Amino acid sequence: MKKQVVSVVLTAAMAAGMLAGCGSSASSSTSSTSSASSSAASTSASSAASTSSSSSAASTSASSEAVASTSGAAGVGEASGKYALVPKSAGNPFNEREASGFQDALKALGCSDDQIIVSYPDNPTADSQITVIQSLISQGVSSIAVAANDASALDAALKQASDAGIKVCTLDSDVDADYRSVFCNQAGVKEIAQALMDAVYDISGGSGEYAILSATSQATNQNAWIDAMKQIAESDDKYADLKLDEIAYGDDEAQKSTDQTQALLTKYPDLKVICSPTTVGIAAAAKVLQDQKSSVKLTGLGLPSEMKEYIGDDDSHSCPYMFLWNPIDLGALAAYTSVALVNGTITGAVGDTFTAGDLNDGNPYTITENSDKASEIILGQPFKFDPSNIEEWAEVY
Ligand code: RAM
Repeated sequence: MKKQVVSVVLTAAMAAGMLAGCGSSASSSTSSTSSASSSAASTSASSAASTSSSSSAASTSASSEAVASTSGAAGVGEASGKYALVPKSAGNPFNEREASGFQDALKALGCSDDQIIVSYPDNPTADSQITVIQSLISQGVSSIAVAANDASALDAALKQASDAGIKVCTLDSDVDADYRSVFCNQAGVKEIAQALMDAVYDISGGSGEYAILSATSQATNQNAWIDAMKQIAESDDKYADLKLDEIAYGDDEAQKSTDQTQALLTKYPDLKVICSPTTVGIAAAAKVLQDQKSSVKLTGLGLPSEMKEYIGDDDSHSCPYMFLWNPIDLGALAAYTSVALVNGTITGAVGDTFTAGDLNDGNPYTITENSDKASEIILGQPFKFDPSNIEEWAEVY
């Protein structure tokens, strides 16, 4: 990592420390979290090549001034509505980072606390989210941004929201395209799957058994990544000597993910690699493997702050490297998208463009079409975390 980049990262780390401090409410009920600081830092770890062994070019953009100066004039218009975020569940630090980005972007656009609602469902289930969505409809919010716990179980509740004039977008985990205007996607599904499949290949030495430790069996995002991994594995002989033993589900709960990791180790004595495409799963698996001094190695999608002690190239570390994107930026993108939808700046159709404050270095986002012909906004590329950069990024998110 270049010196200049390191200093930007450290500056961002300090700003993000402030963010973490004001955005870590884990309330399981509808809450408008007040912020001690009106600053909005946006950090981006999205510009590095996902599969490159060097993690250069981590870009960090934003200052409170830069974001604030875009208020009402950066392509999304004025934020005069009530904007709601429904993460996947309470108690997941990834979701809390997402929420802090959402809240701080709206504050930078001039929103007061009562215009910003973060409603955590109690569990990572569709039922919990339906309860929350119905409550938001009765509160008359202007928009709902939801990280869906199921691809289709929210359809009726989201239709009810749209029928009531509420703008709906998704982030992190999508629903059927008919029930939302646009999906704020952290990175392309294929890009994430390719990074994970290549990591399994590399870490296993190109052959042997691996297992996947996922979130819930219904999670749209994890299922999309896993399906794409399978397609990649089947479509290229390069992966022919790899055998997927099992897809286990830890339900984005630490204890269940720990238990599932133990079960995989018991069931598959020849297991070489576990790939966990969820921050909750990978953190639980990392601890099990490292505590047991297991020879099984780990990769997947993890929060640097939770994975710092497990990332390393030697036998005493369970995870050589992993990937993620910036959850704070993802939340911020959902906030700008919500305001743009409410103001009619965008409809969510393919080809719409808008600027989202300082995200994307202030350059416009263009809504694109994914392989299901549904509209999405891609935040960036998956970013690789390894021993060379984990310390810096652990301070950021
Ligand atoms: C977990 C959640 C989230 C996912 C990350 C990678 O925190 O399942 O949806 O995007 O992992």
